[in-house]
Amino acid sequence: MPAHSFVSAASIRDRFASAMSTMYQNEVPQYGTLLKLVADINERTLADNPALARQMAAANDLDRLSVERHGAIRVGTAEELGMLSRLFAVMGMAPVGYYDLAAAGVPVHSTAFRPIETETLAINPFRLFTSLLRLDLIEDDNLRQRAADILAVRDIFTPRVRELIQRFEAEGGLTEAEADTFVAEAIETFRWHEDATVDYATYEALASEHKLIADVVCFRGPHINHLTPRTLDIDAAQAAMPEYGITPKAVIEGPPRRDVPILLRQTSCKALEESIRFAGDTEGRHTARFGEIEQRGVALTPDGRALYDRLLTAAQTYKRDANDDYQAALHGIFEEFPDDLDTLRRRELAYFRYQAAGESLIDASAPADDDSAIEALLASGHVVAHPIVYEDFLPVSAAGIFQSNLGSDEAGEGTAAASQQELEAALGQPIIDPFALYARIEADSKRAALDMLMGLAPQNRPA
Ligand code: OOG
Ligand code: NI
Repeated sequence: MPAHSFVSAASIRDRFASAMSTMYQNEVPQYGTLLKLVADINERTLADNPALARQMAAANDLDRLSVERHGAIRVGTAEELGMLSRLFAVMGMAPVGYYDLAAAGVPVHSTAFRPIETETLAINPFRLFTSLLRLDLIEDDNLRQRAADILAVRDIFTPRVRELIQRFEAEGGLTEAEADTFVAEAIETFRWHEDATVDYATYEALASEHKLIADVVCFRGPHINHLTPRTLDIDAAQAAMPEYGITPKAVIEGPPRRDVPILLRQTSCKALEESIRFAGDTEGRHTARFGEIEQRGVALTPDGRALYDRLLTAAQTYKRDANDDYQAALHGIFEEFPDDLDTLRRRELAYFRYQAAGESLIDASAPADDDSAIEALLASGHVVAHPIVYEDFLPVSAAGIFQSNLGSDEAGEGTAAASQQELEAALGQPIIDPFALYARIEADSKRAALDMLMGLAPQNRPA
């Protein structure tokens, strides 16, 4: 079969994201309400702020907005994670970033599957925060073995999706019909099941170690536990939630409101208490699934991130019961963080994508190195610098999200060292360093802009 009849990975991802969204709206109607709220706020924000609309359109960041989501799942074994990593490869999603949550008292380590190239991120940047349970953190030997035994006998994938993954790997792509079947079969893995695979006593024993362990071990599969749309104004969204009949968590996680948004701000609403049928026909209750929204800003360099981490740490003692007070205090502490695009760029606190804004040539007195050439071209308006959207997650925020939705703030299970190598072995591939990824996108864009503007005049190219 010729390669041109294969469906692109981006298109399969787009269909998958849409199918997941439809499934989750049916499972959790409140998620549909959140989508409506975010769409309303985004429409209003763009209408009130034409400069933002222009900036996003110029950066090719506007089309993806209405389809933009992230989700989260948790799996129990290395084999499950290995197969997931092959499943996500069909959709052009690779593991980016390593998050060790044990330090925050959550017995998992995690990565995020997501697209990594600028062009394909612009189509649909769907990402899934994926956690692997660390059974080694269960202290009781018998219980640890029991959990491992339960996980060993479940299969979270349909036979057909396994076949299609193999087919993709052998042929290098999927046809139209195969892609549609793949999506329909793949979402089965993430569906909610109200019947547990274990009896109530086993559930209780696992939950008493940590609620998350019960959530991962006692069900047929890794149910999607939230899907998060991207808002352009999270303060407005937080304030509007009660009008839509939704109660938000007390404070917005992440950095404060700024002129130039950085990284990621998130808020969520409480998990549903759901009725579960346990083996032996006992009824019980479980909380896992919740609603979340987020606002994304510019990706920070290691220097910018270090400054962010330092300021956020300094804010750790602030009271977190009233959002307005907390945000005001946070705002004060973040005064130290430059809040205009030019300073963020010049001080190399954030990443930017450079784009030629015309085809003019630079004159013969071109500066000798690429960086001064770029500065000159920016000054003369021949190049524009777009802030690069942060596509990843924040471990502190993630821990807060986990915590608030397990309905507890359980302390750590122990601090046995987590290891990125171990997660990579389970994934069957290396985890991509997000900083390296943003740095490469920035460097490649500089080179492309210079080639475009100076390529026609080779005598003008710096040595
Ligand atoms: C994942 C929590 C992390 C986020 O937005 O930081 C997350 C989970 O609860 O499984 O989704
Ligand atoms: Ni989330």
